[in-house]
Amino acid sequence: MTDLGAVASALRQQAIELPSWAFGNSGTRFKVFARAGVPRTPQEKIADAAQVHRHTGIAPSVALHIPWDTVDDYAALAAHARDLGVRVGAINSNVFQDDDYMLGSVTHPDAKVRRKALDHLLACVDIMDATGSTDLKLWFSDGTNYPGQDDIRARQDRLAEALAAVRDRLGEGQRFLLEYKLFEPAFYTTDVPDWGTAYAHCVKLGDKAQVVVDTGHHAPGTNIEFIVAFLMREGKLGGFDFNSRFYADDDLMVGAADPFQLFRIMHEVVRGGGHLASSGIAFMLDQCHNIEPKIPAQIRSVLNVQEATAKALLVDTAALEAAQLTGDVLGANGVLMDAYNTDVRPFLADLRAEQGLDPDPMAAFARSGYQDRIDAERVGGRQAGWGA
Ligand code: PSV
Ligand code: MN
Ligand code: MN
Repeated sequence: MTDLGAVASALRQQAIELPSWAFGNSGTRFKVFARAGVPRTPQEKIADAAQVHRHTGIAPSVALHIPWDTVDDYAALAAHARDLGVRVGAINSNVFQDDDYMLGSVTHPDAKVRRKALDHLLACVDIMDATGSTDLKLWFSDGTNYPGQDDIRARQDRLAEALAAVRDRLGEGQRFLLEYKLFEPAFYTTDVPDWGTAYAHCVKLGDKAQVVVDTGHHAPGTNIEFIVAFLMREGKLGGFDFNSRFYADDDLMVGAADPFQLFRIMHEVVRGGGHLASSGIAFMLDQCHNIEPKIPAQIRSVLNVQEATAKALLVDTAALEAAQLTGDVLGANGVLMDAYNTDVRPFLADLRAEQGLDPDPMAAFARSGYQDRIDAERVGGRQAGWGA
């Protein structure tokens, strides 16, 4: 039997980080659809994120993307976040939107370009110092499009050198999260294409280097929960970029395309104790809302993660272990499916009510009038960053 009090207490501690870029206009390479009320400044993005926390109670931090969220005074930005009841989370570096990076950033064949990219990463650590952020998220678009274009091994050497320099710059309590991605924008080789490459670099660099799993960055059919279980067992899972996908890096709302996959991932997280704050695993969203309203989409995404977590916490672990140890294949599978098929929404609604929140965060936001207010007040909202 599962202890529902323990489930509730674990859920009360849950924290999901929102991406600042989810609140801006975004789109595909074909069209960016502009929406009324989108933020014009990083301060307004944080204000929108604070609304998600206000109604869900479990989204207390906002990730920034530099230079999309450039401001003069980062300490003041962090204070602004605190005033709104949230805090600045991971700092996401961006070494993929400058002409100099056409052939790569930290793996570029030209040392001058590599230096420029590294300087940006180090500047992001300065921002962490100013905001109190503990996590630097590194994603490199680096790779090649054609066989022979560059030396695959030399590029790994350059990558290792840059990562070591970043690691050396990090202060006490700071770490970097290295994100891998199968392909895009490079189509032949990608310098950090998979968890194994990210893991190998991070193992060499020690405790300040961890892997981040973006759920949209794998080949179709990849067993992501296996990767999660493996990295957690090795103490190398730093966090998630949650989103869902049907084809490639679709950046759709987490839990929308495959809620069962999200449950399986959260089952491995819970199995390894990753849901406890002490695990240090960062649960971040990395999504773009191209056709849906952004604040409600973030609320929906947070609720999807919460529901999957609740189901994972409901797994009867004693019954599961007993079935596994006696080779009861159908029984073991049945235990997992019972948890997955439980409708946890009434339980979560009660939990919110106990915490003084509206049981229905989507409806509460719709009623709040916030969207009407920002639609009227904000003119000239910015793109999320892509194509900016
Ligand atoms: C790359 O596709 C990525 O997932 C990285 O996390 C970037 O920083 C992010 O997208 C921006 O949306
Ligand atoms: Mn990502
Ligand atoms: Mn991505």
